[in-house]
Amino acid sequence: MAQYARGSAVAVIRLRNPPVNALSRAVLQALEDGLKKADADPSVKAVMICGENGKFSAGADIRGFSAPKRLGGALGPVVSLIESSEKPVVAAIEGVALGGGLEVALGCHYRIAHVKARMGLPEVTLGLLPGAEGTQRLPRLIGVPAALDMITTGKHIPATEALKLGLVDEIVEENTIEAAIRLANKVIGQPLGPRRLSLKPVPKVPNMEAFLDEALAKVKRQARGCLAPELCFQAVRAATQSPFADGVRRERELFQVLLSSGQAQALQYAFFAERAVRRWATPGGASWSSAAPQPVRRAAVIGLGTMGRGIVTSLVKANIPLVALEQDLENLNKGRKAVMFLLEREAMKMEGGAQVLDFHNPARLQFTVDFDLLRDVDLVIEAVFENMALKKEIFHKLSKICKPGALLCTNTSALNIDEIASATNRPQQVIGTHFFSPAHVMRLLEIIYGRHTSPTAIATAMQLATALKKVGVVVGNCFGFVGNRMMFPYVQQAVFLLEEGSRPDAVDQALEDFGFKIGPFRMSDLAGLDVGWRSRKDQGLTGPSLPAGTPARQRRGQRYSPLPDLLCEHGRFGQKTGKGWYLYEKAGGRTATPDPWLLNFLSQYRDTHGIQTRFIDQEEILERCLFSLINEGFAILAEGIASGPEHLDVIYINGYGWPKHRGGPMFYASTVGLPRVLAKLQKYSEAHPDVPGLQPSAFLKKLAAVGNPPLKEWMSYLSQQSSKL
Ligand code: TC6
Repeated sequence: MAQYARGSAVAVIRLRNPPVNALSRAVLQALEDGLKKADADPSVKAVMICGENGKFSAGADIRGFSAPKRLGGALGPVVSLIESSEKPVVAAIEGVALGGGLEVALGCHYRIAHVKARMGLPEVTLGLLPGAEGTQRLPRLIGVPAALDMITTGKHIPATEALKLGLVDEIVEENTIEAAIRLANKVIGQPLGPRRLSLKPVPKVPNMEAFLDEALAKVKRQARGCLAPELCFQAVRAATQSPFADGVRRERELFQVLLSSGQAQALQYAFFAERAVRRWATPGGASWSSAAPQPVRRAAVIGLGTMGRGIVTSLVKANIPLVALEQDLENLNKGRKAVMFLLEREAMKMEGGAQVLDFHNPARLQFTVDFDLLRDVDLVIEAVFENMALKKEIFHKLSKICKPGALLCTNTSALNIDEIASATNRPQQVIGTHFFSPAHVMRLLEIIYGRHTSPTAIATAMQLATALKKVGVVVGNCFGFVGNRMMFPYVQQAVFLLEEGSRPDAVDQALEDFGFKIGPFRMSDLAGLDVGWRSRKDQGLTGPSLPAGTPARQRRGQRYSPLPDLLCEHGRFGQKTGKGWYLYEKAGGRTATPDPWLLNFLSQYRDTHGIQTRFIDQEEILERCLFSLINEGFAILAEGIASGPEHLDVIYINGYGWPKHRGGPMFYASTVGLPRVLAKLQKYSEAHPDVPGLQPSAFLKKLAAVGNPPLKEWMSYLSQQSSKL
């Protein structure tokens, strides 16, 4: 709602809809009523609009976009009504003014903001555009380049930057409401014409057309198949070409296109999914609502390889004092140098820089080879390489040295948490924290509970994720957990497609066109083929422990491709050796070009194994890679490894480059339709009966059989008995 109150000559309209004063239909109605009341009251000389509880407004109520009576067109007329008021209207911006919230403020004649407020038009991140005339008013206020930047990226800007851009008239450090009322009193009687943004011309940019062409090229490059950025651009371009009213008409048309696009639905689903996963639960009954985290005042990181360095950087940025430990001085010095380099670079991006991060202060970041310094830390993150024996040795040592309450985390991408925990005297405090590389950049933190992990440990790891500005997703313990377990069949299919006739660049291209940031072969070259090779050797799938006489393309009765192993045997580890699935300009190079050697090698391989080369189209590439990944997702849900499809989607969007505008793999499956996914899997599995990843999971079959229910109902079809714990 919006609350109307009149004190002296200034009427106050307070937007009120906890927790973020989202603009629902009811709020808009009350805002409109308040404006009309103020207009009709001769004793009111000015109006001030603010938000309840120190937040102006986070914009239109996102749930309203899918409501039967859609919110879409309701806000623009209210913003116009504000602007056309004959009495000055002042916006008092505290907390956030986002999306429709900022558009309301743009309708006001004056804007005053608290120094800590943030503003932005993030509609583009929800697959929309600022459809309440924001694409027409903002360029008139702050110019086309700055407006385009805000509208096409959706970034939130701090009040200080808003002041520099001219988005707000004033910023204050104390009481914003009082300052706004003072301003409102001061401007009573002043002409409003110059303050109405719709009447202002769009400021000229020298050579506007060339500027816009360049801007469009940039937007397209970054959009990767997402519609909204380009339509945002078109709406702003309309502001440069047409009078205000025509620009608004164009904005409305474009808004409707986006509103009815599947992309907007996917992105809005992703917004709520990210919030839903904070409310974690385990099949054992532990949950966010009853578990309390323990404080982490000091932490430790063991191992300063690629992952450890990123994790240390992340902790320093989160202001958590820590000890960084390596096994010997040589590795410590190497690690320290690399961490300092990362931190210097991060500091350069921040206001206040190195001083704020304070990483030269040993009380905040201490490097050591001495395990004894871990005695008083509250949390340890072990990040040594993926070797069970080594990890167990370290955990055994930790359980002897660390104080009784300390949480012991292992950064692993696949290993069994219970086995690691068995090396300690406190398995309830052992938990998996799977970071993604580079760990100071990637948002995902997969949090894996073992059989004995306590709810407090899970809550503490989730709190750590929040402190590190990451999305924590709680999952159960199985080989590869959720992310990598779903990735295995996907990568497997990609390699099988090469065996059957495709090429790395064709497979990568199909998946990149779908929207992945990087295809599986480019990814594998980047990560290093040797990583998987080592793991397969440990599993006895290749290398010296493979029993003599094992067929080249079969393991444990299933189809197996030795191609990645063969590449490694040829010293092709990917970017680091200058060749892998592609050729690079040099060792460590990043520009991938198709390698004639590899294509020749593939053709010889097919001859050796009597494989008939066939043309494989894009549709088959996508279906086999994506549907096998999704199929594994259904198996994961059925086993109770994750408590809902949102978890899988949040993991894939934030850790595996899944295109957000497609909502994540499980959401995507729901848009394709489960009967279709099932039928395709059945077809491919008949053609490849020795590939278990293509055999449809029982849960997928069940959901298809009960009539393809909406994603939010899926979990209700799982019987309790099927959960793992
Ligand atoms: C628009 O305005 C379009 C206009 C065009 C013409 C019509 N609606 O993120 P938090 C909920 S589009 C509904 O956990 P924070 C959120 O789901 C909109 N609900 O808190 C959560 O609910 P839960 C453009 C919303 O402090 C709770 O509020 N605006 C909305 O970490 C708390 O949120 C945006 O894109 C909403 N608009 O961050 C802004 N916003 O507790 C979207 C939040 O039941 N919002 N909720 O899970 C944000 O970016 C952040 O929520 C935040 C607060 C920065 C405002």
